[in-house]
Amino acid sequence: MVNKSDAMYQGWLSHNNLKDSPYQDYFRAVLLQKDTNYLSKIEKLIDSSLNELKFTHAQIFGNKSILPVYQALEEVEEDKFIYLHLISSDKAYRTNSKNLDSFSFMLYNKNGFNYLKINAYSPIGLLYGIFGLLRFLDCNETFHKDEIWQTPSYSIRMINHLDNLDGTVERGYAGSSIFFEAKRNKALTKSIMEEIGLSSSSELIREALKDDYDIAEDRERIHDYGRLLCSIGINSIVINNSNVHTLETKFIDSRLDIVRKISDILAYWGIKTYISINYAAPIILKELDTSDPLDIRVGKWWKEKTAYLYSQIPDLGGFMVKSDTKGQPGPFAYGRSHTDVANMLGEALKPFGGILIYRCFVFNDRQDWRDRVTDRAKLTFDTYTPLDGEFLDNVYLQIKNGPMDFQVREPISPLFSAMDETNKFMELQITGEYTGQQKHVCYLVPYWSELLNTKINTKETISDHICGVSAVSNIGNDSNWTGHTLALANLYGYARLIWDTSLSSEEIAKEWIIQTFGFHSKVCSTILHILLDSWHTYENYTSPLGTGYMVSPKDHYSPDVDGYEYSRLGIYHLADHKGIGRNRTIESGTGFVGQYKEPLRSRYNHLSTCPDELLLFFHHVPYTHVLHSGKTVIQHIYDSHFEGYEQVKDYITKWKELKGLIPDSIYSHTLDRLQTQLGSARDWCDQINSYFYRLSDIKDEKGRTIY
Ligand code: GCW
Repeated sequence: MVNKSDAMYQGWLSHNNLKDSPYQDYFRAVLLQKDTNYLSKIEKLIDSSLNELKFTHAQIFGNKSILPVYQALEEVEEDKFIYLHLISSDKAYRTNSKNLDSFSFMLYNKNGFNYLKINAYSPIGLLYGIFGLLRFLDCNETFHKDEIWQTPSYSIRMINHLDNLDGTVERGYAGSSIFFEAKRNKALTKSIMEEIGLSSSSELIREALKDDYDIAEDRERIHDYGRLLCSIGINSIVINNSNVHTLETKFIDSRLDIVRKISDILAYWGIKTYISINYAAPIILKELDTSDPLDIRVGKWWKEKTAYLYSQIPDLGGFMVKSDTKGQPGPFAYGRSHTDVANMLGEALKPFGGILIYRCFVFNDRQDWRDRVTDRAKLTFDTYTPLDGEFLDNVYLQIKNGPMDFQVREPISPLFSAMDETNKFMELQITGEYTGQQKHVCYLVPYWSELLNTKINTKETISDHICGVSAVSNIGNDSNWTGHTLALANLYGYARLIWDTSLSSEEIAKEWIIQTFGFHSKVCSTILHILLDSWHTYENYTSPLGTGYMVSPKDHYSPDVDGYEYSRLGIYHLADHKGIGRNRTIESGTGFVGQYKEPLRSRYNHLSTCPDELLLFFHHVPYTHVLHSGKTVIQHIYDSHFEGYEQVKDYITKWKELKGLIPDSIYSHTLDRLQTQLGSARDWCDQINSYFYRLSDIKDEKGRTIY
């Protein structure tokens, strides 16, 4: 069981800073005024709201002190108090000129008034308001104006878990699942497997042990996770891997009880639960011999199945389904299109207000490396744009941020500025599959902010063209949630950014640091520096100038420059002794650039305007090509790699100065990770530099050792 006294377990929600806040006296009492009667299920959110205030009160005034909660102004006995006002939404929407929705809240502090007030228009808005107020005060902000209004940038703010029912997490780097686990201990499970003679096929083993898996015993932890997510505005979670195996297909069948238990807990935090489904479920569950979406039996099956699920979990968010990807059955098995499947499922969900999230990750793993014409980057756009306008309105296409797969730097996917008649979600990846796997520090919020705020014309950004954001979780059952302490800043930052895309990555990092570590200026400035610098540092010592990959195909972590070069996966850097890069231009390349609209199309198509950091994604150039920075490509490779390594060294020096200023466990654990990062950065630096030195035969201007 997890160590809940771990210094990071409370994440950013210890409210320790309030012990010194000039506003602490307001937390002596609460007045809760409700304009309307809310349904009992909504009372869960009121409970959570009051519990958060009780917890805060105890932090300030000690565990024995009880927080009085009043229902009417005249009853309040204390001099100062928190005033919660749940206003009927009809009234608020009618009379207010602000752009309000059910998640909105207003913080109010007028000089001379003896309360801090939160106005909200729904119970979840109230809970967000409480967390908003606490964040404001934890960060020692002062009220410069009477009213602070908040409404999120998107109405769906989602986290995707890649958790499997047996407790494993695909691309998980922080322990096992917090949702699911095996009931028996591992040794026993292993001995049973041996006894029944199963060792070769994991799918068979999982199937044989199917009744051995359940919701994780530590349900309090799921509660605590819900609290963390709710405090930063996440309102939707897909609880299982979008690669849905036989075992997880039972979530919509005999193991629905597990989904219901999780969804009951998350409802306390205003979070809707979604399930990843396998589109071949009617066959897997042995109820039909086909899953052809145009076979009426299949449509009927899904309608009945969905009705059953909603009878058990009325506030289920909906389904996520993965389109045609390796090893997963797709609609093409029946000669059908993506719309056929998506709309069939969308229709089944519609009567219940559910939505279907259709993940558009397509990927051709049969490409021949000798073929220079086919370009994997073009695939998603080519597959989906002809279908624009054909999806039902409760179907959302979830598109990865770039055309490849969560590399440290990719151009924005051209799909976001196309398909105007389709609901689109952007998918980000919090878990660092290709960005150091939470062994390296790599704060990705600057990248995400850049992507969401990419201008697509003079008035609009990418963010204006999507209706929600989703991201692959980086959470596991490690005591500090994310393995690397500093990786928690990515979860925090992701949610804060999609709540308000105008927040800067620096503001977000500061919020996280202050709430987590307090106000000590050296602690704050050191951690801020490391976080803000870390994405570029990682980029510096790994693959250069937008090439991506160069990782080992086995672990996606360690350097392997040619790991994918002769594979069938369509990922090639095409380096030879003269030059490097993939020519994707319109005139002489694969034509991928033609998928963009102006101004991005011209910007990327021309060498003279293509940003340095994406140069090799779009162009093949000689090593002597001069970048906008004034350096040649080869010198940039050498310099950035040596620099990246030195930067990590410097993080270690700076981190060591924090000894005694932060909890010991965090200090030593993080130091350990930084040292691992340094070792890996050294491997990256030496292998990449040696590779290009040997290939190009061009010496480093600065004469440093290259092997
Ligand atoms: O790149 C791949 C990852 C897979 C993942 C897939 C996807 C969930 O390596 O682990 O599967 O992307 O996004 O579907």
